[in-house]
Amino acid sequence: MITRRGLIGSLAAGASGLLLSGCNRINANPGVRSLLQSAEGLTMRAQRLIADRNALAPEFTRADLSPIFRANGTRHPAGVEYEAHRRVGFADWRLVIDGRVARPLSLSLAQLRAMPHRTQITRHDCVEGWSAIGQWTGVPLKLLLDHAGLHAGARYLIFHCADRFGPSDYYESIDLIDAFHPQTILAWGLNGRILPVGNGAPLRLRVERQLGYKHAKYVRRIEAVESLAGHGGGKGGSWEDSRDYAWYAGI
Ligand SMILES: Nc1nc2c(c(=O)[nH]1)N[C@H]1C(S)=C(S)[C@@H](COP(=O)(O)O)O[C@H]1N2
Ligand SMILES: [Mo]
Repeated sequence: MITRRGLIGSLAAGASGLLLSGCNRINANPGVRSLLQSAEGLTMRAQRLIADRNALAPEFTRADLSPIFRANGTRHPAGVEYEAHRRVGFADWRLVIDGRVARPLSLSLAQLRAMPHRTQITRHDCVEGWSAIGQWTGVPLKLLLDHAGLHAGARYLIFHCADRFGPSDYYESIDLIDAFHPQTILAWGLNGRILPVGNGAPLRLRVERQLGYKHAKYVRRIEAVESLAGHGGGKGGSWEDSRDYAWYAGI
């Protein structure tokens, strides 16, 4: 009897056998060999790029902290809904993680603060020409993604915010290299205090290898998606859609 597995197994063996003999023949051809070598060079460059993207952003000491961490863009989301949350110290705020995940999550601030956290002192660079050094405390995004379980098709995370940008909600997105970077956190604390409204209370993204506008404030939902097309204006963020800012703003 031929089982399905047996059939697939023998097909796979046949295919790899073909590949092997094909490889030997190709390697003998000098033109193809140099092409393969340049492809190998490409792979090495790609690997180096990924290694660079996993490198840590510089961290500083408390002595380096900026006296005040400027608030930029939205300083206080408009609307009664946010105001109602703010009035009770965001006790009912929920962070939703959904989209291409195995286990959608809805987490309270209390739950998030009870999770392991990371504290880091980093420099924030805004394209408008200012920088500030602040100490951020929050949950590593990786821990949340491990709980939610990303589907194989997930390639980006979209951060939906509670404030407006023109006619739509502010949003931003990152890829999974930044999502799993050890310094990427959802911060609920700044300079040893609860995160102020001006800087994104109750939750804001810190994605330390990128410029300021990628650091979404007032985060209420993280959606795992396959593609950025069909979300917002399709370019992955409010600034990207309306001002032509680069989607990848690595520093
Ligand atoms: N939701 C939301 N996130 C946002 C913004 C905003 O207006 N709304 N501004 C961005 C910009 S341009 C910068 S420089 C930083 C500013 O963060 P800060 O207010 O803590 O300085 O937040 C970014 N994230
Ligand atoms: Mo900015």
